[in-house]
Amino acid sequence: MTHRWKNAPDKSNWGQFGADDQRGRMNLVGPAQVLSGIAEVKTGQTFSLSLPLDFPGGNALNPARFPPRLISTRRGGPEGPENYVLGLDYLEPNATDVVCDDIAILATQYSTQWDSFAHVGSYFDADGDGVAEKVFYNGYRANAHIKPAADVASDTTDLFAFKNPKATALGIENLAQHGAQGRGVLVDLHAHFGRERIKIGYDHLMRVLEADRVEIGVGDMVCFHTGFAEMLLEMNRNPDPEKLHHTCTGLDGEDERLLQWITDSGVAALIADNYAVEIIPSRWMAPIRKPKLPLHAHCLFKNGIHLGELWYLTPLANWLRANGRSRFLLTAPPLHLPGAVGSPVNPIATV
Ligand code: UVW
Repeated sequence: MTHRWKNAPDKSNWGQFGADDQRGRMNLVGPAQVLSGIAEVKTGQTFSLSLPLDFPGGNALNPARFPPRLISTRRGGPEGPENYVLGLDYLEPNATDVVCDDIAILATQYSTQWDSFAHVGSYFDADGDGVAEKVFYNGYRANAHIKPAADVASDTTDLFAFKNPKATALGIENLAQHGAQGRGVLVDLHAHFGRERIKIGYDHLMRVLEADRVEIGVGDMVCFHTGFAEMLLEMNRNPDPEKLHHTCTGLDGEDERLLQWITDSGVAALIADNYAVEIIPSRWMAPIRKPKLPLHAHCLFKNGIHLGELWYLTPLANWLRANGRSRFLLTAPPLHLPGAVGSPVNPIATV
C-alpha cells in the first residue's frame, strides 16, 4: 500500500510513473518525442486550433458553463466611462500614455480546453476498507487534495463568493509545467463518417487508420477531427440544441477493445473537436453502478491521459489530407493557473 491507495482500479496504470506522479502519460512526451514532432515540420506553416473562446455561445452544450465575461478595470483617475481608457495625464500632466486593463471571468472548460486529472474521478475503494470513496488518478482524494468550494455557484454573478476553489493535487499546472509539446497525429473521422452521430469503436478506428495509413506511436497526442467545432462556427454563437446533442462522431467509451487500444498504444493525450471526445448518453439508466463517462474514467481517472475538447481541427485536417499527411508538431500549453481543473488553450499545429 502506498500512502494513498491499497487497491488500484482494474486496467489502471497507477504507480507506473511513481506513487506521487501527477503528469500521467505526458511522462512519455520527453525530448525524443519533441524531436519527433519537430521532424514533422516541413513547411513551417502554423494552424491555431482554438475556437474563439466565446464559442459555442449560450449554455445549451453544458448548462453549468457560461460564456466568458470580459470586464474593463478602472485603474483610477476620475469617474466616468471614458476613463476606462485612462490617460495617465491625470497623474502626470505631461504623460502621453493611455492605458486599458481588463478582467476575464470564464468557465475554464467552456470552449477549446484541456481537462486536468482533477476534472473526473470515481467512487472507488482505494484504501480497501470496503467503502468506495471519491478518488482521482493515482489515488489523490476529494477533499484532501481536490477541494472545490463547498458552495459552488453555477451563476457567474456569484463567482467571487467561491471559497478555496482549488485542486491542491492534479491541477492543470502540472500540464502547464510540462508544456504539452510533442508529436500530434490527426485521425480524420469526419472524412469517413461526415456529421453522422456514430459512436466510434475499435473496429471503426482501425478501418480509418488503415484507409488513411495513419500510424500512431507511443507518446503521440492524437486528435480526432469530427467536424463538430466547424458546425459551431457556422451557428455563430447561437447553437441549435438539437444539433449540439445529435450530430457528429465521438469515441465509444463502452467499447472495451477501444479502451484496451488506448492502454496498449501508449498515446499521451486524446483530443477532439467535439464536446467530450466520447459520446455521452444524454439519458442514462444503468442497471449497475458504472461510469456515465467511461472514456473519461479510463483516461483521466485510471491512466493519467489528458483529454482536449472543442479544439478547432478542420483547417488542419483539410491541409493534412490535401498533402497526404497526418502528423505535425503540436504545441499546446494550458494556462499556468495553479489548482484549476481545466484550462483554455490556443494549441498550435506546425506542419
Ligand atoms: C464534462 O463534464 C462532460 O466534461 P468534459 O468537459 O470533459 O466533456
